[in-house]
Amino acid sequence: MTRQSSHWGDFDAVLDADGNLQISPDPRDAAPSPLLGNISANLRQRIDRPYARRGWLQSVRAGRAPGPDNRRGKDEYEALEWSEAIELAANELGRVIAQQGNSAIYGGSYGWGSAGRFHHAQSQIHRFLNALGGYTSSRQTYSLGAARVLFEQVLGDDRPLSAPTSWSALAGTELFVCFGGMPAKNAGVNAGGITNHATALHLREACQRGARFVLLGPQRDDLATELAAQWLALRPGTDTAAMLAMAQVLLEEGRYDRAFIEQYTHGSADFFAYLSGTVDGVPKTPEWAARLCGVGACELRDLAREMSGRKTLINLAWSLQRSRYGEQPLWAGLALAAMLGQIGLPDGGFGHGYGAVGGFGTPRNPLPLPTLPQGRNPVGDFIPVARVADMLLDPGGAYDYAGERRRYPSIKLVYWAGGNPFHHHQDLRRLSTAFAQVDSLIVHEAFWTATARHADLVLPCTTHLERDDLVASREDRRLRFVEAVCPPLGQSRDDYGIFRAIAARLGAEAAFSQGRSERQWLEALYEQWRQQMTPHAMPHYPYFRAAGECELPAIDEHTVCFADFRQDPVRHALKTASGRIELFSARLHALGYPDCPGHPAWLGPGDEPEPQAAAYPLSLIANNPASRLHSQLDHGAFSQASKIQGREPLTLHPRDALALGLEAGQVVRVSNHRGQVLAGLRLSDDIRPGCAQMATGAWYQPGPDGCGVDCVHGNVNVLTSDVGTSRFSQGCSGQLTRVEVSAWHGPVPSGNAHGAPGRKHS
Ligand code: PGD
Repeated sequence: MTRQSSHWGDFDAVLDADGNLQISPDPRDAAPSPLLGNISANLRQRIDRPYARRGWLQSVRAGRAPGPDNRRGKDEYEALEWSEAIELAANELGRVIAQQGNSAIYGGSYGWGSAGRFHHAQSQIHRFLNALGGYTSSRQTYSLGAARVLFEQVLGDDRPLSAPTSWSALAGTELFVCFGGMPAKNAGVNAGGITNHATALHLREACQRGARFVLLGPQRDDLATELAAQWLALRPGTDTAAMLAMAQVLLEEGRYDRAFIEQYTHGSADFFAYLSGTVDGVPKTPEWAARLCGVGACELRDLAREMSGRKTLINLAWSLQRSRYGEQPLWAGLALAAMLGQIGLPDGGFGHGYGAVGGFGTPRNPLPLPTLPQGRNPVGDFIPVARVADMLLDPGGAYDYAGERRRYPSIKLVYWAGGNPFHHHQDLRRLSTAFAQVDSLIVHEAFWTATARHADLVLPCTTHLERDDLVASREDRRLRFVEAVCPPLGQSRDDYGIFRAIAARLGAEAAFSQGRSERQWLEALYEQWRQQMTPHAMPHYPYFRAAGECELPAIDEHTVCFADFRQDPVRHALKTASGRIELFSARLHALGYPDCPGHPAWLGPGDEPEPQAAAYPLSLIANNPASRLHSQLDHGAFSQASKIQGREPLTLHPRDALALGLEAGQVVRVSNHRGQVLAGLRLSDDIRPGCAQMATGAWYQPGPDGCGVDCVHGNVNVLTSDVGTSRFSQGCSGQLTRVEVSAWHGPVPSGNAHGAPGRKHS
């Protein structure tokens, strides 16, 4: 039996004589994640050996430089020996660097990969490309693109994300006001690993001691039923209007904390003028908001009054900022919390992400963790991560980011390891066109994801089950040594081994590997870390390895976000222009962006602009799935059990289904001006009428020629919009769009979403 780890929990694993993987969760985990039910799929449907796309291979074997090619995603693949695959990768990297320079390589390579400190695909690829002289990189994440950029501007840093008030300091909260809920599915995972799933227990304890929960959002099941929350079923993307209206009630009724606003915030006069309508003639009353949000004005007014009299935590789900104008709900929620005056105190204030990932609310370990150094990237070019298709489609084009005017570099080679852009990016037709522009796409993958199926060179990598590693996330209290359950499957190699071999062909082996094997790296990373930890006495490597884990030094488990600022706003002034929380930003105002003005504002629902908004009757929520992590292990048993007729489920309210003449369990077509996907229909009265919900992560599988369906398996990102949250943050806005849903009358195409693409038989 060996101890293993994943983003969704630790487990013991045994591979029996028949090759079946037996899994048992770590008994110390209070509530193990059901996603462990997908783990054994790591051993199935693997890429067995290196492959090259036929059209690309023909060019390079004939000695021609490859170029843009719209056969990516449709072409056949040819098996390669590793020696040739390494040579081809090295030659192409060498050619692009020599002819175009290192900035012509895009190595942003976004993605969650798998848990592990050394076999961390992003660290590996960045270290490798830095050893070759650098690459065009990416900034921010698909998770929090708008949040971090906005927080830097109006709070001076991202402390609501990096140092939130701990659960232990919320033990006296009386009222949890949850915009977008705190869904158990999201709290089940944590980037880098999680030893204990405690979020549901914290919420249950709060409920048992009498705290009240209010959920504002279109889906009732975004909060556990046992919390007996009051559900205000907002229209998707209208949270800002509800927040502004509650702020207006506090202002009009004199219920806001004037002393807090005066001492700790900047720009309240501009914000209050907007609330009361002196700027635009529209007072942001509950009646005004009710028409936009579809909830009662009385409920909003009552909630505002209740919040002003109780210890209240306002929590915003991360999904709120993952749509057009995603900065606004964040800023409006922060302003509302500031008016309540509880920021910097225990039991209340502002939160952005309780329930978004499992570790949120557990204080981060401030001490270092063993970390693979990534080296230095001398190339200054970068993009905000979600603008990858814009960059590939518009080399040299101008764009704005964080208040600066920049230009997209011209990319010839894209290298990806540890992510799946055909899962995480929006408007997949457009992404396909974007990937057709480059000369070469090199991908390390264990599975035939759509990203691998678009690659020119597919290099098969191991999964975490085939590797030893060191594991701990920032919120963990133990560093673990995990052991491979089995040797590498097929001809797969660790990312490290692949990069090392290519680096050797390019004369960069010493810079990349420092001559160390994987085992030597694990020991070196651990020992370097152990020395950094002095005076804490951590065990020497052989003892740590034999024990399988070591406890990390104890830290203060009781933290209150902004406590220092509240205690002394001069000494602990924020790093904003004013030193305070900015309710008005002179810089944003001066930038003059209509989609991110100088104070929190209602700019629209953020799903689709007219005329599309009017053309498609249903508001679609494209959120993170409950049955897998993102797109990982979609072929696993737990994920497969959620499918309907082999498609990703689409949820509608029974009333909408009745009006459309649809029944639960049937295959439906979900479409808008970007494309069409098939889905299996599920009905629930936990969703607001007029809305549809479809999770991300079903693997992209284009329909047979002529059937007109972009994805027969139900990849919702065919339908979502590839536009930045605003000119300021340029975050991912994939959460909301609009669609129509109709019965699918054609034959239901059989699926090969998880299998190998066509191969050339020589
Ligand atoms: P994953 O499915 O986790 O998705 O996007 P992300 O690309 O991270 O992809 C990880 C890939 O890495 C998998 O294919 C897996 O096989 C591979 N992999 C795992 N381990 C290794 C390894 O060791 N080496 C290599 N080479 N590969 C490995 C997630 C992204 O999607 C995120 S974080 C968010 S929050 C966004 N959410 C939404 C959303 O809410 N709505 C929409 N519409 N779209 C979204 N996209 C974003």
